[in-house]
This record gives sequence, structure tokens and C-alpha cells, in this order.
Amino acid sequence: MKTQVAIIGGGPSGMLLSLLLHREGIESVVLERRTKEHVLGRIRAGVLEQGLVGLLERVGCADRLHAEGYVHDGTLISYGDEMFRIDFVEHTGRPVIVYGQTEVTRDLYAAREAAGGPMVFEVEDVAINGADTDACHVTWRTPGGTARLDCDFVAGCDGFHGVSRRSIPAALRKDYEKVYPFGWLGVLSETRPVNDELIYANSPRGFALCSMRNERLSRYYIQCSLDDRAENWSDADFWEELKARIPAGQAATLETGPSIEKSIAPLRSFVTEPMRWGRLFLCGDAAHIVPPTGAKGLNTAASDVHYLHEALADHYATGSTAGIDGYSQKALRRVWKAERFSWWFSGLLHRYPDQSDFDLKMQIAELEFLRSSPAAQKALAENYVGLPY
Ligand code: RFL
Ligand code: PHB
Repeated sequence: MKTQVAIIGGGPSGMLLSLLLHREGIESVVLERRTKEHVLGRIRAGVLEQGLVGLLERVGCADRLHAEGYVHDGTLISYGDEMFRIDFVEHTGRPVIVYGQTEVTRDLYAAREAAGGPMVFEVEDVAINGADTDACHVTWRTPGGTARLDCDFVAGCDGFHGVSRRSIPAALRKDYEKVYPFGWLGVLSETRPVNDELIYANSPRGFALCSMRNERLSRYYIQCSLDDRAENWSDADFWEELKARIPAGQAATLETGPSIEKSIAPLRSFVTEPMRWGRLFLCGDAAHIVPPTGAKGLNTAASDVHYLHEALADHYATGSTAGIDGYSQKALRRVWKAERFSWWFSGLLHRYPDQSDFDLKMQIAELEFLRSSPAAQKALAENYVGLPY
């Protein structure tokens, strides 16, 4: 088999890239380790920046998003029983859209299938060969032997645990990492969201987030210990803990019900540099991870995909290598700003095991400064709605 771009990973990065390349007349094959059903069953991010919305529009995947997504002009931040609002539109002229990653991925799959682009599922033992030569190819194991895909380029869109990043020789890359001493326990429930907007809550008992997918589907998170297990939390315990972490007025109106999904995700900041080795380019979680505070994971994956598809399109159109040579630097410049924002916003809202009384006072002072300072609110809003690309 032969193609122009081999895309490893059929998550949102890989699928969006395949569609943007298709629009430019560039062929790709998507290789995905799991089944389509498995990929479409994942519950992840929920907040989309305008940049990602624009890309989805460009590939014809935004009709359902515009019909079913929710425009959020601002967000709420609470500490104890205090709560204030940051108006994104007032500060930046832009809202964000609440529309689940699960739905984005479903729309991307439908478009890729409609375009007839090849995809191979349940690929095992994927290996990237000769990325630093002119004989680049990808292989994987099949029941009958080994399959081989020859290609001009490889896009490593296979997430944090994928093979792409690890294919770059360790001596040629540097990893930057911060592991947080807690996780998020997330619950999805068929209940009315407690508020029209998201609530990011700093509480003495730990962080909580009230989010949503639609009018009858809520997504809530509470900070938990890393050795905790989702099955240790009954629904009743979860609701009680969530209520204790959000302002009393919100807790009083919180609709509770059975959870339809419950899972724990650890929090990590991670970046690998560079995001390119020869003919291999990393995109999205394969190259970087942010803690979910601020909802930058999926959105940062989208900006990588934007830069990479532009670079490849320019290369195929003109033969120039300037775009692909500049990809890593350009993507990383934006990645680090999203890393900074997610790290800062996590620090503002969570309880850390080694926090002193002084540190706690600093957190409250920073929240009160944010509450009173239009300049600080503008800085948060600018990052939350997404830096330009
Ligand atoms: P993905 O979504 O991880 O997709 C990668 C795809 O590659 C496949 N794969 C392979 N395929 C072939 N060969 C291999 N060797 C492969 N190894 C892996 C995987 O099966 C998968 O289908 O990465 P992508 O496309 O870069 O997208 C990034 C986003 O998914 C990610 O940034 C966000 O979902 C992060 N994230 C969240 N972000 C938010 O903004 N808000 C959230 O609430 C939020 N929750 C989450 C998250 C990420 C999580 N992960 C990765 C554990 C919750 C979780 C659990
Ligand atoms: C979500 O709805 O899953 C969500 C929203 C905002 C975040 C993280 C997750 O910062």
C-alpha cells in the first residue's frame, strides 16, 4: 500500500488532519489501534475554541455543532461560597462552544467515511521505519503477517501512549514533564446542569468543576487522590462531595441522579521537543499533555493540526520545505502558552498536599484580584477562548 501521508491514530487530531489534507487533494491513510466503537465511546473534552470550530467548518463538520452546541459567553469561578463571572465576549469579543469531543469525533468519522478515505482499525505493533530517510514506511501486524504502508510523511496523532513520540531517538528529543499529585474523578449523568455556564470551584475540600453536554446531560468533576478508584465512589458519595465543594446556593439546586459514566484521570503537564524528526511530525497528545483545567487539550491538538496541514499543503503545492521545517517551532510556541495557562489555572484552583497556610492565602488573594481586576479577567478570557493561530 502507498499513500502521501500515513496518519497514526484515529482520534480527533488524526481525523481532522485527514480531512484538511483531503480538501487540499492530499491522500492519507489513517491507522487506528482500537475499534471505531471504542474511539467513539470515549468521554473527554467539552469546550471548543473558535479556532477549532473554524477548522470543523472548513471540513464540513460543523452543522451539528452549530445546531446542538451551546455558545458560552463567560464562565463562573467560585471559592467557598463566593462566586464571580468572567465575561469572555466583553473581554475578547469571542465566546467558546460547549460540544463534546465525543460528538466532534463522531462528526469527523462521518465526514471521513463520506469522503471515502481509507482507515484501518485494530492495527497492532505499528512501527515507523526510515523516518529520517527517503524510504519512509509504516508497518503493522495482521493475522496473516505484516502489512506495509509506504508514504512521504508520517503524522503521529496517536496520543500520549502512542508509538510515534517513542520512535524519535531519545537522544534527539527532550521531554518536559510535571505530574500533579492528584486526579479528577469525572461523572456523566442525565441530569439538568446546575448552571447555564461552567463553574470552576476552589474549595477547602479540593477543586470541583460543573460542566455539561446538553440540557439533560451534565459532566461534573472533583479533585481526588491519585490512589483513589472510581468504583470506591458511590453516586451518593460523589454528589455529596460535589455539593460540599460548590457555593451553597448552587448546591441547593443541583439535580442529582444515577451516573452513566464514572472515571478517574490523572493530571499531567508534558511537552516533547522537537515535534518533528525527519518525515515524522507529532500532533496533539502525542507531543503534549495539559491538565484539563482550562480545556486546552483538544484545542491545542487542533492548532497543531492546523499548522501541519498548512505546512504539508504548501510543500505539495510548491515543493518548498520552509513550512515543514518551521512546523515544530511554530506549534511549540503556541503549545507552551497553553501549557502555561493550564498550569496556572490548575494552581489557582486545586488543593496541593504540601500547600502551606501562606500558599492558601496567596490562592485566595489571586482569586480576589481576578474578581476585581478587569485586566486580570481579560488575560484569563484571552487564554480561555484560545490564543490566535
Ligand atoms: P487521542 O484522542 O488520544 O487519540 C489518539 C488515537 O490514537 C490511537 N492510538 C494508536 N493508533 C495506532 N497505533 C498506535 N500505536 C496507537 N496508539 C494510540 C488511540 O486509540 C486514539 O484513538 O489524541 P488526539 O487525537 O491528539 O486528541 C487529543 C485529545 O483527545 C485530548 O487532548 C483531550 O481529550 C484531553 N482530555 C481532555 N481535554 C480537555 O480539554 N478536557 C477534558 O475534559 C479532557 N478529558 C482528556 C480527558 C484526555 C484523556 N486521556 C487521554 C486519558 C480525559 C482523558 C481520560
Ligand atoms: C468537560 O466538560 O469535560 C470539561 C470542561 C472544561 C474543562 C475540562 C473538562 O476545563
